Amino acid sequence: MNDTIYALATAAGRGAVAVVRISGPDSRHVLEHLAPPLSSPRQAALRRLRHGGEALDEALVLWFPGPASFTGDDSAELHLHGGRASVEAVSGALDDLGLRLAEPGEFARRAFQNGKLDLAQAEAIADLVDAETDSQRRQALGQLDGALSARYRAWREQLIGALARLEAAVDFPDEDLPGALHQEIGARVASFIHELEAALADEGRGERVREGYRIALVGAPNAGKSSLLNRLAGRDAAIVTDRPGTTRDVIEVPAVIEGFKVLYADMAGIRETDDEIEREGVRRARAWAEAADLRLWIVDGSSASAVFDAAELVKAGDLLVLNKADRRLGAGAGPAERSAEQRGLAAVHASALTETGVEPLRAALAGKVSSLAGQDFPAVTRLRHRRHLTEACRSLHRAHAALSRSPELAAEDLRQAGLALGRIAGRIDPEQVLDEVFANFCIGK
Ligand SMILES: Nc1nc2c(ncn2[C@@H]2O[C@H](COP(=O)(O)OP(=O)(O)OP(=O)(O)O)[C@@H](O)[C@H]2O)c(=O)[nH]1
Ligand SMILES: [Mg+2]
Repeated sequence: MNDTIYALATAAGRGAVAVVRISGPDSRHVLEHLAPPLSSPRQAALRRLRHGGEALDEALVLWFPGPASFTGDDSAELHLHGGRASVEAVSGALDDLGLRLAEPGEFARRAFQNGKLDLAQAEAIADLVDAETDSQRRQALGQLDGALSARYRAWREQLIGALARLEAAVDFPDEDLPGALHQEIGARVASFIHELEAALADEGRGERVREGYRIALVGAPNAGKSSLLNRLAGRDAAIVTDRPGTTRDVIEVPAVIEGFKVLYADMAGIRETDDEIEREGVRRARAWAEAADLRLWIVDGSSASAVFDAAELVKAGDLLVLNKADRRLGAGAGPAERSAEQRGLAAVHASALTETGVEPLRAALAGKVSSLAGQDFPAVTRLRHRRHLTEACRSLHRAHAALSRSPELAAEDLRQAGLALGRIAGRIDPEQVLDEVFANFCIGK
């Protein structure tokens, strides 16, 4: 049996209203004690809260008898005046009444345990609370509506269908698996593997929407990376000097383009150097650039030898920026542009100094980011889903291979795949996995 918990559900600090949430078997008793008489279920009532012979605050009080509450247990909300003292006085009274301050995510966890939400939906609530951009909000809301869970449910049903066919065959051990059935199940599993692998090969777009699309500004020293970062970010985030090798650390600046969260990173110019500190900077720059979703290759277009370096890090779809377009084009610009084109990069001419070309560059980035995000709902929005999906794929591959040798083993592998898919919506995970999921929530959720 759950104990009764409470938490401030609104942000801490002074505000117009502060909402204290209560959930658990004592909720009704608490309301009857603090704010009698008990109001009708789910109807706001204005009450003077009293405890220990003292008036604490005047509040709107809501009573949500279970199971028709967010957590599924008896619950209540107190909408207090949003001053620290009111919140403290009421919290003190709740402590006196034996209530416990909730752990982060404990309300959502109870909702999950009472079958009000599946795990993917609980995660969606956390994402919705954290959402800073439109795309994050839309994705989280879709997941809360069950878009993700529905997809996994459909996959599990497909799998259970194949498993049922196979088990029926295994139940007749004297006979070999008939050729036609073997073929049919094999084809089903193969097409299923194909579908899951396609969902996994989505370049992490669901995760990118949540965490931000990472854009690295890469290039030789003095090409104007830091100047361009400052333009793109709209503030003086990085130091600019005419000395090559100015930037050493990776400077990450979050921004929003067309409703998508992005993370720009300015970094050390890539070159060979004897300076120990700069060398570490170059190492970090390479690592960040390699893991980025997109690299902007910044080249000084006015230079006589505009090299376009670090070729091993270039990926098709990156962008070449010929910077310093306010100056005359140097002899190196043409070759740099041609070499970029060969590698499948589009080129943009820009000047971080006069800001010409910066707006078209931003538009090009918006196009890249929104095309990555895609139209349909992603199958994976966080690493946890990716892990289970990968695990399911592995089991399916094993099942496919075992099908002709041992239908029993194949059936066991199909069952494992089903378990892995089931873990995404939850219900069968050990407590410590749940601890990990809910620890990232804020208190009061
Ligand atoms: N004329 C002109 N000068 C620029 C432009 N962009 C940058 N510069 C100048 O080029 C020099 C180097 O600029 P930074 O932005 O520090 O270059 P960086 O690529 O960050 O250099 P490192 O940090 O050393 O790798 C500075 O003197 C800038 O003022 C531009 O578009 N036009
Ligand atoms: Mg710099």
